[in-house]
Amino acid sequence: MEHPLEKYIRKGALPHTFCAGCGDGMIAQSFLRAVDELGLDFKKMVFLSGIGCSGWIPSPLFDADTLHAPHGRAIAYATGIKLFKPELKVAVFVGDGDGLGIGGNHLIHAARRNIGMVVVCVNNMTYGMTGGQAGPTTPRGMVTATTPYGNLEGGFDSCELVKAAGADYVARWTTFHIRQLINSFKKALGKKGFSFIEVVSQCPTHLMRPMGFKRPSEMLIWLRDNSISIERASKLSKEELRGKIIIGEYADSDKPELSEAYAELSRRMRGR
Ligand SMILES: Cc1ncc(C[n+]2csc(CCOP(=O)(O)OP(=O)(O)O)c2C)c(N)n1
Ligand code: SF4
Repeated sequence: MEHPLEKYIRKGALPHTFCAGCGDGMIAQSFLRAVDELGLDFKKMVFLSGIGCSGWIPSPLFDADTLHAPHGRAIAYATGIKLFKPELKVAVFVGDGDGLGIGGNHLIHAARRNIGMVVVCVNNMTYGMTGGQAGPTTPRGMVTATTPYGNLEGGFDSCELVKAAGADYVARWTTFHIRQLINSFKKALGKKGFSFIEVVSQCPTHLMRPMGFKRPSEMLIWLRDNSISIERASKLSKEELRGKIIIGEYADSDKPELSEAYAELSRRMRGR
């Protein structure tokens, strides 16, 4: 019997390329479940991704229009698509390196413009595809391929960053919080403006041993035990929150959306 989400998977795209225990498959499945529960027309959606393991989530996996953009540039391509065809639902999958490192400027300006797209940032705390180097979200002290004595830098709080830049909807979950993640995807897909969902995820291939774990499931338990809701976090001090992953909704508003305003202006100018 066909799996209920199989209709969204491109023929020949399986088996997928993710390592055993990787969070990318869980995120792909959660996103498709959200699409399915909303009853969205997959053929009226466009998916973009940059270069990185997380880039393989929509492309080649999703049986819809997909574009695999150069590393860091997926949001720039998505902006062009949304301005040209505002009726399409646009979703972008980026890694933390892709979305916050090389592509960080595209992210903050897309949020500032409040252009209608959903950006899913897979934060596995490392550059997975290239061998597990430290990146913009690697926590202070974490051992990676490029920080063998522990990361000396602090990581971005991407949700605070994107919220401050002006996005309509911002949330953070982990691969342990699957139901909350699906609901958040559903909410983001229903928004007109810019939505950003960070998913803190596991990269067993590069971080399981440095983190002192033997199985990917132990990384999920670590995500569970280190997460704290944004409501509880608001009552704790900075010291109590050190090393915690603060999960929940950071922003939820309905500001003017760029592609709609652009289309309206274009209609007015043509009518002259
Ligand atoms: C312009 C450019 N610079 C560097 C690279 C090499 N590169 C490919 S993937 C990647 C990092 C991927 O890390 P991330 O975006 O966090 O995604 P992940 O693989 O962890 O999902 C890098 C640096 C590239 N492909 N293009
Ligand atoms: S290297 Fe890490 S992020 Fe990439 S597929 Fe393997 S487990 Fe996933």
